[in-house]
Amino acid sequence: MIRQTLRQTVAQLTSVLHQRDGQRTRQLLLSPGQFGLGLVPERRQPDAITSMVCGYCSTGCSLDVHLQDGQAINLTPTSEYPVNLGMACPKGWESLRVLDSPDRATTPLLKNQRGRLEAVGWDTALRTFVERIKQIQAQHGAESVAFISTGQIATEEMALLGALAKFGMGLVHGDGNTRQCMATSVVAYKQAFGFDAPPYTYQDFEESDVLMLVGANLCLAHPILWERVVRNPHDPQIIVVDPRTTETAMQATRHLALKPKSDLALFYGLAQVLLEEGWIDRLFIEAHTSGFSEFATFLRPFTPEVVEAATGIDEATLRDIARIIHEGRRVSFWWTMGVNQGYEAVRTAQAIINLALMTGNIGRPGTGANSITGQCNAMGSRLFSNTTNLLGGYDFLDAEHRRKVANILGIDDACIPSRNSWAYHEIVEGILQGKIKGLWIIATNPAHSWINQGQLHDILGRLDFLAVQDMYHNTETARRADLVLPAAAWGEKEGTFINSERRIGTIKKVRQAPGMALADFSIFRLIAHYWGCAELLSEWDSPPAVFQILKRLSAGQPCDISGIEDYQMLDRLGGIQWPFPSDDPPSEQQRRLFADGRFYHPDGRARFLFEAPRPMPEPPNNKYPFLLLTGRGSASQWHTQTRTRQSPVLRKLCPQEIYVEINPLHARELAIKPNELVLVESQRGCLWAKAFLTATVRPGQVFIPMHYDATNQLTDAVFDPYSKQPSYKACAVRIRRESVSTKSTSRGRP
Ligand SMILES: Nc1nc2c(c(=O)[nH]1)N[C@H]1C(S)=C(S)[C@@H](COP(=O)(O)OP(=O)(O)OC[C@H]3O[C@@H](n4cnc5c(=O)[nH]c(N)nc54)[C@H](O)[C@@H]3O)O[C@H]1N2
Ligand SMILES: Nc1nc2c(c(=O)[nH]1)N[C@H]1C(S)=C(S)[C@@H](COP(=O)(O)OP(=O)(O)OC[C@H]3O[C@@H](n4cnc5c(=O)[nH]c(N)nc54)[C@H](O)[C@@H]3O)O[C@H]1N2
Ligand code: SF4
Ligand SMILES: [Mo]
Repeated sequence: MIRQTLRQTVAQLTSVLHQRDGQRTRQLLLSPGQFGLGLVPERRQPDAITSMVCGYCSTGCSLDVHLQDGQAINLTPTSEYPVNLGMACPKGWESLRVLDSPDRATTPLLKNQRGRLEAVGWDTALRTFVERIKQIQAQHGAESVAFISTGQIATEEMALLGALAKFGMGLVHGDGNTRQCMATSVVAYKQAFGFDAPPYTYQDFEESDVLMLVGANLCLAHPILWERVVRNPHDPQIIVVDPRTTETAMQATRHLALKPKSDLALFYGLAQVLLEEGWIDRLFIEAHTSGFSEFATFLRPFTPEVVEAATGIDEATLRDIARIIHEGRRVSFWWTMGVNQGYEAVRTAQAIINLALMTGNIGRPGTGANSITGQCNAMGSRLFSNTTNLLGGYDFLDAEHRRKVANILGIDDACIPSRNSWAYHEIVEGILQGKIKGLWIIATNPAHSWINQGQLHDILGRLDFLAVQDMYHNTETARRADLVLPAAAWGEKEGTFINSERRIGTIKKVRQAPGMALADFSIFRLIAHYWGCAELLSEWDSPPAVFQILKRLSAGQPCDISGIEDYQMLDRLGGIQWPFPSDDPPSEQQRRLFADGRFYHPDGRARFLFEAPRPMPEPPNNKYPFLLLTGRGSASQWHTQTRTRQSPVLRKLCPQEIYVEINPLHARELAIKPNELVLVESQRGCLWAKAFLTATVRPGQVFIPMHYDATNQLTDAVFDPYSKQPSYKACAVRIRRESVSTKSTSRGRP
């Protein structure tokens, strides 16, 4: 009853906001929780409460799940957890509701002779899976089957998947959706620090007196991290670097609306001013870094004039921002997808790292060169998925590392591939070239989220066998599968996640998975059994057992977690940030890296890395005069919306149909009216979208959220050369207004 009334309140409020906005629901920064949506109706009092980490974003909020007879009936944010301090965003509040849906995959589905997916039992599904993959491998070689995994299942599950696929099934190629997301930060950190190590703790949001947020829309993508910024008592300068006036830019003290993909020039220009003014930390540079003098020489051409031409940011602003950085005692630099998803992304991330290093803003409270992660367990996947590096941050190419890992696991080191996996886009190209014939996709939805989707659909159609393991049976990717394996979801299984600040927290089984759906962990175990490699993985028999294996793998590595006893210890201490070696006292709740100025390279020094900016691969031109930016559209939509569209509350908080943000100036030129359907075309595809006229996008640019399946019809398959991460945020499009009386928003081709 209470819930009902409060829901209505939110709905009314939303509709008020909706009307005021004219077209689109403005971002609801208050969470439903602030309207009491999480209150427990009187008749359903819990008999127990257990806490677990949220299953959406990398913030890693803790949620108290209210139980009755061991089953979840409700949840509220955990008040004493060091991450969220009693807060949660709308997605977190609605976490349980999205689990009940007719879209849930409840039984394995196998494509029949008529090309239809039909329900089969697990035995048939597993036999088919093993037979088909073995057949392909027998015909085309062990490497002709690949897997694409995820940052959204438990670390124990990803580790088991990686071990099963690479040590048991003989696959070499396996990558994850983290390639779409975090690969740039991984490579930037590895090259600069010697290990993939985001150095910060969330407390730094509250301790800085200057925060620079680059290509990061915290208000919407990490709302609880934004709440941490709001709690900062130092009246901080908040500098947002983003071509759009995002929800976060609106709250900033300074907004640098630079030209898209001109970040490199901006940061080199800032570095040059800092250098020229002597606003650098010479002692730190000399003691703890290498390559600075080469960097200083490289910077010379980045005069304010050059920077202004490249970025649109004038000299006075540039000098002002440099001064703010200089005057700040605790300056932190944060970045997300506006940096990572670019054609020169790694160097851009490193240009940010360089600013932190040259000003000595690292290793102290409120400082750091800080990449914010995306998915709930992207950080787990970065260390333990056995895709881009060998389990525990080791290197497939290093024979010593392979021996060490084999020893720890008690397996023959010949089982471990001595080659690196192809990156995601190389796997996709491998399919096109007929080298990859079988693909197993786990907890990701590439038929919606991968770049240049028209091409991908064509490529997926060339596979001999596509297996998709998902909690829903009807995702864009599952609909294309030969075999769908029904997975239990967050809340229906146990394990651990690692959040953006390296904090490990637990997830728990608080309800039964529907029908025959099984935890990914159990599916992997069954596959090992049917494959005939269960013996090799005999110790990997439960998530807690795998956690013990991960501890052994991590010992002595920068990501050492050998001091964590078990899941209970994680719960008791409010999660634990790595490193946590066995000799550490379990006292600190906030751990940041590099307090001693020692980095992970053998010489202990961080490196200055830089490279001349390159032109944009597909700039706007006469035929396609607009630059398309894509990204998150609201706090209540998660990626491809398989989960969030199941919640009536979340659906109310965001537009249901695809829209394109256009500057009113162009709307006048093109005579486009608010809400009118317009055709957006790139060289690769086109879509119909509602026109949302707003000055938050600059003239010459347009923005479309990634949550609608047509968006990636337009994007251009361009990648950063080092991280091989897709450049989702810049391609040329044109916009046409047509008489569209009969059209609905839909995809299409020009
Ligand atoms: N509600 C919600 N939250 C999420 C997610 C979600 O789907 N929904 N996804 C999660 C995941 S996996 C991720 S990776 C994060 C992503 O979190 P964010 O990276 O914050 O989100 P995006 O909107 O993809 O991109 C951020 C900003 O980059 C800007 N940008 C584009 N081009 C450039 C450029 O050249 N330079 C600069 N400086 N900025 C640019 C865009 O205008 C955009 O505002 O969010 C996580 N949180
Ligand atoms: N144009 C454009 N495209 C983008 C981006 C962008 O900014 N612009 N951002 C990119 C980024 S950063 C990311 S991270 C990707 C995200 O892209 P995806 O990973 O494709 O998106 P999701 O919708 O999160 O897909 C997760 C899938 O896993 C399923 N699932 C959830 N939980 C479980 C589970 O426990 N087990 C199993 N087996 N399945 C589960 C869900 O139902 C869903 O189908 O999109 C990328 N695509
Ligand atoms: S901010 Fe992220 S982790 Fe926190 S409740 Fe929202 S989706 Fe979950
Ligand atoms: Mo992401």
